[in-house]
Amino acid sequence: MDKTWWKEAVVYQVYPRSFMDSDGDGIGDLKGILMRLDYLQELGVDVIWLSPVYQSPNDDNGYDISDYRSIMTEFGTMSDFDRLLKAVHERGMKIMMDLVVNHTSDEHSWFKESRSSKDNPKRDYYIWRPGKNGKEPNNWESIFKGSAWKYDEATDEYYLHLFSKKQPDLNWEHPELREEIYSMMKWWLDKGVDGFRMDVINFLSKDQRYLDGDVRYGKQHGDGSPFFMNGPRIHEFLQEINQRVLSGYNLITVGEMPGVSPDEAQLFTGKERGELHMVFQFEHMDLGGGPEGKWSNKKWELSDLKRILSKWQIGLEEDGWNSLYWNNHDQPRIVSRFGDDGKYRVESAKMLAVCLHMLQGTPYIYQGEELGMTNVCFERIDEYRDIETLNSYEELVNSCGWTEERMLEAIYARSRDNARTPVQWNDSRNAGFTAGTPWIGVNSNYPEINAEKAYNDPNSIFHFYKKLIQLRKKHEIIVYGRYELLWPDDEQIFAYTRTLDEEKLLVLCNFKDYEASYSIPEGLNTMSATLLIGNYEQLPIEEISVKPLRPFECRVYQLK
Ligand code: TEU
Repeated sequence: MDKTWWKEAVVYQVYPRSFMDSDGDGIGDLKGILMRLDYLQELGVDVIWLSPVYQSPNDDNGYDISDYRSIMTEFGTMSDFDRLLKAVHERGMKIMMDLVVNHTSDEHSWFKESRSSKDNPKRDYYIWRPGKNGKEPNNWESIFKGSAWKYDEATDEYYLHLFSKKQPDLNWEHPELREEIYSMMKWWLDKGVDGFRMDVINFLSKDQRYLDGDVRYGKQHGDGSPFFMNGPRIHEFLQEINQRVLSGYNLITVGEMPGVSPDEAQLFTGKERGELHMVFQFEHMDLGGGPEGKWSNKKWELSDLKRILSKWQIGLEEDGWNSLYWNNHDQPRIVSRFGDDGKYRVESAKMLAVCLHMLQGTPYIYQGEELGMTNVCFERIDEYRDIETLNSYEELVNSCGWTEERMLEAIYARSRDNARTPVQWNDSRNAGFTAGTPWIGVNSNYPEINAEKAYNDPNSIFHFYKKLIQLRKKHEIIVYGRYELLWPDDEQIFAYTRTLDEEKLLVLCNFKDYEASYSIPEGLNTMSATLLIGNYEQLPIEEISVKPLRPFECRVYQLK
């Protein structure tokens, strides 16, 4: 297998709005990130992925960009950015920018021009269609609820917005629009940034027929995803991006791709394909989905998770590469979701870290994950800020008859705001995040869960992550070893091996809050096993297959 630095790297995602506020306006900023670089260096991460820092009216917290070449006023200035980039490089780390080019803000100058008249030269930078019998051009639903089309009086046509109505979709069929994007990307790369995380990049190519999608029972709108996910020209566009821009630099690239399968991912990431390094797939995050999408929050079994992750491990084993993540700014906190955020918070957070970081792929850590930060339960809906949460509340409670109680339960489990409460730095007011009033409430558990406390406790989740990262740097097998699942049907233990030449790792993770017995499979020689990492005190080696795994216990053995 080819060896490259981005396979060996660990990426840390910063959501700047919630990371660290330097000036007391309640909103995290670039100077705040600068203040915490020592912390990130201590943790040992190689790459910092910055969620969007560009100028934006913040309808979707920066994922609605109004100017790609300037910095969001609340986050600082371009010279703050240049200083940050320099400081990151001086510490031997890299910066990966978020690239949001499926859509812009409706406040982008391109859109202002585009909407001004049908014969404006930028009209076709966006997707405009006449109405059909006085209604929307088709029945597609927006990912943030309601129709995906918005009527615009000025020219008596509708524009497409797969996300909020303030996020009009760009028309990638238009060659000049593509040129604009490439020159913007080069502009950032020439500044010295080290890569891109590409937002919903498999949505760029829309099926030009704009056919209606299927309407599921009880739904008002249709599902347009078969017509915009992995659309007809997507590989052509990505290859063009690669040839025109990416191939000239030494970068790390990851494409965010809802609805992607391992077979498709192989096409996006295969070595000879000239597209991307890796993708963010969603299958493991979509567990528990139902008729109301993630809000259904249905039960699922550990074997489902193992089946999905194993399919991805095997699917990209020969060609292509996996990204590994439990968390990001769109997902609830993993310790609350797949672990136990009460009695076994520390044990389960460590177990989840081992389970993910020992897989084959490039691991991503989301801010606060290394502290075991948990979901939040705000009492009232008006304490939530996320547009997806608020729009879904509006629709499900006000139009679909959900009780407020039922909806709040779903929000506690799945809202994106679970990940967006401020990072808990210490036990002072507002968890040390801001001297002012934070833009979203701080989780009330900050006196217990915070970075300062974790730093001073050698047994903390923070130090455990640090150790995991160090192990990755020391043992090639963690990066390159072949994956094999053990006991696929066991509903309590997620166990697998990794193999590189003569070397083997055995990874055992108990996902439940009670003991789990197991027996070491024949053919695995545990006689001279050494424990690389575990989250309980070590057992004598003779006992490794005799003693059951304790609640949420994980152990990684190196076998010869
Ligand atoms: O997310 C894409 C996406 O599909 C998510 O909206 C996802 O479906 C949802 O969050 C699950 O709850 C990206 C960004 O990561 C997200 O923050 C943006 O809101 C979105 O694109 C639009 O840019």
